[in-house]
Amino acid sequence: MSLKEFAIVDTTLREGEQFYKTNFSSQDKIEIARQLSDFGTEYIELTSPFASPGSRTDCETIAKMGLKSKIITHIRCTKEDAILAIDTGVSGINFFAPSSKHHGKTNAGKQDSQILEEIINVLRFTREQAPGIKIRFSLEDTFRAPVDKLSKIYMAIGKSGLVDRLGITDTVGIALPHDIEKVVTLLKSLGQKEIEFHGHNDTQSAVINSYAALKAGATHIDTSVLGIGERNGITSLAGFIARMYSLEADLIKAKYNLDQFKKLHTTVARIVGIDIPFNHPIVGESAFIHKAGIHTNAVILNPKSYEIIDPADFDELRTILIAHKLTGWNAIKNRAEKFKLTFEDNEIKEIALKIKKMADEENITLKSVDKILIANYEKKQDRQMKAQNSPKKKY
Ligand code: HCA
Ligand code: CU
Repeated sequence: MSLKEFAIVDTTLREGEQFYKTNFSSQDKIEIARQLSDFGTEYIELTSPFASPGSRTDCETIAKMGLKSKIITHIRCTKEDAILAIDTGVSGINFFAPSSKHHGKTNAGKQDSQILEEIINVLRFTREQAPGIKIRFSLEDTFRAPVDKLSKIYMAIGKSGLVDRLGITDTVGIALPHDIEKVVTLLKSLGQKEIEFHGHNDTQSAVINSYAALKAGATHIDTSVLGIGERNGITSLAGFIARMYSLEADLIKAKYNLDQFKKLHTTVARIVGIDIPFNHPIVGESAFIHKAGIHTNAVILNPKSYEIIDPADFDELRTILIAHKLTGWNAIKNRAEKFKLTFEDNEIKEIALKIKKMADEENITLKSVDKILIANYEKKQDRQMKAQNSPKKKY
């Protein structure tokens, strides 16, 4: 499929609630939901109303906020949960059910056909109770389930016509891109149009796996801000946006309000009580810092030489570091020009060498670089003055 038709299902307010440090208050959830919607994620997934009385009222409140994002909730495949979910007023329900042998307890002793019948009963019941609601069904831990079981269940559910979307889930972060491609292809062969991928990040593969899902034909990708979730979380929103921007920058700029990106991340980090990791895509402190002379010299002339993301698109600033031993003379020259201090190239090269030598001995700062530049400029002016005032030689 074309990579252009995809939607983000942000689950910071569901999967992200399962992050060990998270304890969202109702106010926190409202603030995050508003900022996700301002940024433009197409869906916001909320914790099941069954989880706690507060979770239930939060679902009701957020469903009523009139946000641009569609509000959905994530529930077990039971009538009890479905009734509660419908009553909250959400526009969609993400059902999930256990699949692999590792999740056998719930289904212990049951035949696949019995499990399937129970699932279909709940989906039919939900459809009858709320004909307009969007229904997604996912098997948890899809990639450790036997393929014949997957095909049987997904085929029957797809054929039932009761769901709008099927989901696949890399619950433990074990899948490789080609595993995902296989399962997405299987679902597509069943005639399924909307396919959602939810991938955990235990092997740092969540972003590339999400891309593989899209490339194979998936349409919906689950993310969370900063990737927060169970264990070390899922596809991070920033990782996924960076991945997609590198391929389709204009599309990403048109689809989302990128100027809201940093604010959203800062808010979630503050509320959860963590720092944004320094190396997080786009919003991490080091994302747009250039250091080595070869890099800085090139970036000054053409930022694209070492950047695939334009920081300005995200209201971020590029930083060129010059106070260190790897500094480059062009970057030093650029700094001097900021203060209108003009030097010949050979002079700047000498100054750059001085800075490198100093940095070999001690930690230097931008202030010390500026001092060196100013001192050298003054010396140069002195020399020029003296040269002008000295009596001309007689011949
Ligand atoms: C879990 C469930 C889930 C469900 C994902 C989904 C997973 O917390 O164990 O329904 O899309 O990773 O399997 O988050
Ligand atoms: Cu999950």
